[in-house]
Amino acid sequence: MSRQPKNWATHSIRPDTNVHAAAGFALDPVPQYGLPMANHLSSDQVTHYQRDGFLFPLRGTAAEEALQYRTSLEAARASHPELMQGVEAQKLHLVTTWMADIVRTPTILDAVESLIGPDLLCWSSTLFVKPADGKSFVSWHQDGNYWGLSNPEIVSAWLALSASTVESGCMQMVPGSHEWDTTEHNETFDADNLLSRGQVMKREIDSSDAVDLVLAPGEISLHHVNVAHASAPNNSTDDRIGIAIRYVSPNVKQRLSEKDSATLVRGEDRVGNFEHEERPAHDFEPAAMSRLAHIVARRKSTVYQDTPQ
Ligand SMILES: O=C(O)CCC(=O)C(=O)O
Repeated sequence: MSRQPKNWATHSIRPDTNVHAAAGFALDPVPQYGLPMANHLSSDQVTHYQRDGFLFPLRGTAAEEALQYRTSLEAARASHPELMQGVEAQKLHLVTTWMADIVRTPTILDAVESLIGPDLLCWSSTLFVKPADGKSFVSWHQDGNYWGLSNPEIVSAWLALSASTVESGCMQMVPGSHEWDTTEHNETFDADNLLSRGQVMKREIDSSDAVDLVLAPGEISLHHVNVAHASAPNNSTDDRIGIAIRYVSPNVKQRLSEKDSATLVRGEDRVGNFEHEERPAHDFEPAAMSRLAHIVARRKSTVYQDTPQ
C-alpha cells in the first residue's frame, strides 16, 4: 500500500477498528467509538456533513449482505455486460430486484432522511466498478455541475460491495468544497476516466487537502452534490465495486429537460416534478427492460448530452 488513509483524526465518526485493522490500516490510538449504525443521524453527524460536505463510514448493510449483493451483481455482469459500462450502468434498480432492494435499504434511507427530509426519490443508481488494472480513475469533479438539478436537496449514498481502500482507489473528497461556487469543468473523454465525459474541474485541487473515504464492504459514505471528489487507480488485486445511489427531495426539479423520472422510495411526493418509476417484479423482465431503455435514452440526450459511451 503506497500511503495510509488520512484525516480520520479530524472526524469524530470513527472507523470500526477490527474491520479496518484486518484490512491492514494503521489507526491512530483513539478510543473505539465503534461503527455507528446508519439509521437516523445524530446532530453531531449532521453537523459534520454540513461542515465537510460528506460523512463516513456508516453501516449501510451487513457485510454478509454486501457479499450476497456482490454475487448478484457478478451474475448480472456475466448475463448483461451491455448494462454494466459507462452511461448504461445506471438505474439497475429498475430491472433487478436486488438493486431495487438496495436503493430501499431502511438504514440508508434513515441516514439520508436526516439530511433532506422524509420524502425521498431515488433519482439514480450508478455502478462504479473499478477494475484492478492500475489505470481506471475518476477525475476531480462536482456532480452538481452537470446533473441539471435545481437545488441541493440531494444526497449521494455510496455503498461499498468490495473493500474500498487507498490501494484499491477509494473516493477522496475535499472538506468544505461543497461551499465553493460550482466551478467549470473541462471534458477530456479520457478512456480510463470512469466519468461519462471525463469531466475535470478547471480549479486546481491539491490532493493533500483531501480525505480518503475508506470503506469496508457494506459500509456507506454520504456526499453533497457539490463536494469536490475523485478517485485514483485500483492497485489492489480485486475489483473496487461501489454503487452510488442519488436521492433527491421531491422539491428538486430537472432543469435540462421537461421530463425526468425517479423512484419514490420513502414518504410522499406532493410536488410532482418527476414521473414515478416502477419496481421490477423479476430480474431483467422484458417490460422493465424496455422502460429502462427509454429512461436511459432520455437521460443520455439531456444529462449526458449524447455521450458516446
Ligand atoms: O466511485 C468513484 O470512484 C467515484 C464515484 C463518484 O464520483 C460519485 O459517486 O459521485
